[in-house]
Amino acid sequence: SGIPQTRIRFYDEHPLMADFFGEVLSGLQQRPRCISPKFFYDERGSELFDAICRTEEYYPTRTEQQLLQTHAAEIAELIGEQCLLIEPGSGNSDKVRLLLDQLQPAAYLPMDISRDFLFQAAEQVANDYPWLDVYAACVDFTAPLNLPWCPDDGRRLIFFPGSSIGNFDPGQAEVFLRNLHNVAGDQGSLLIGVDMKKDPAILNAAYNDSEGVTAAFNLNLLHRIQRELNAELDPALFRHHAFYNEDQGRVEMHLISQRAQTLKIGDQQFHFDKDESIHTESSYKYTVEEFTDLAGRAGFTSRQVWTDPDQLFSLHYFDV
Ligand code: AVJ
Repeated sequence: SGIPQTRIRFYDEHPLMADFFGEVLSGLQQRPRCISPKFFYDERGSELFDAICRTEEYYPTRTEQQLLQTHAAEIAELIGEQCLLIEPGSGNSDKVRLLLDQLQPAAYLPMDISRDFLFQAAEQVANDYPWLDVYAACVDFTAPLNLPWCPDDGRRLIFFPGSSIGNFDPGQAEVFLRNLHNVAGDQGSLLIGVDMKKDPAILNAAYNDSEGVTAAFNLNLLHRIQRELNAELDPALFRHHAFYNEDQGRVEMHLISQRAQTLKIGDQQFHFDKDESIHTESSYKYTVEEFTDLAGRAGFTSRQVWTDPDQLFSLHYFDV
């Protein structure tokens, strides 16, 4: 009864602000111009991403949730003993809820770059699962992970759902998976969700939802630059562009300048031609075999792969 207690431990690596300015400037100087998708996730961006997950066209979230729900008991059996459940890029922590009752982990360690969003999500998990220890960490998981806040007893299960791995190009993905392999330790495992190659029409629709939520998510990056970096720019002079690049096996998202214009950030100016783009995200898609091979190169051994009947999405379980 009474006031709910804060039961989480919160570790803050203070990622970001310094990097945001520097990375935006250097990305805009490159050709093609680019900005890392990790900068989508301010508070508003995290909310918009959740809204994307609820759109009709964005099948990955729904499909993966179904896979997790259906196979939770089997996943628990594969792990076999009580584990530390580590989730890089945990966002709203919705998906882990599908595993907690079956897994009964000793502790849950969500990490995310979006500080307040992470804090609220971690508190809600702690309130809903009073038996669970929660160690939340605000970090940029694309930087090398060492987890100083992490208890070091117990088998580690790294949970990396949502096809977040798709944001890395395959070379970076291998480096990142090797990093996870180190974090997993001697007895560790990896449960990872990977979006699959499929009919481009399905992919194109998923990143161009009819309500315009994905467009708002992409354009929010410009609002953020305008606000946080005091930039002189008008987000309305850019438009969202997303398409499946079949040669590269990835969906690309861009912000396209609707006309010739000059942006000012700090003392720098950036001239854009009409139709010039900023590449803001790549989302790589993998066949089961391609992904098993990639994880294998990073040291993981495939134990199980689950897919939905339409072969939209895959859930892989690896041991170290
Ligand atoms: C969070 C990287 C998996 O690539 O599908 C959704 C992000 N971008 N719609 C994805 C995203 C546009 C998402 N990931």
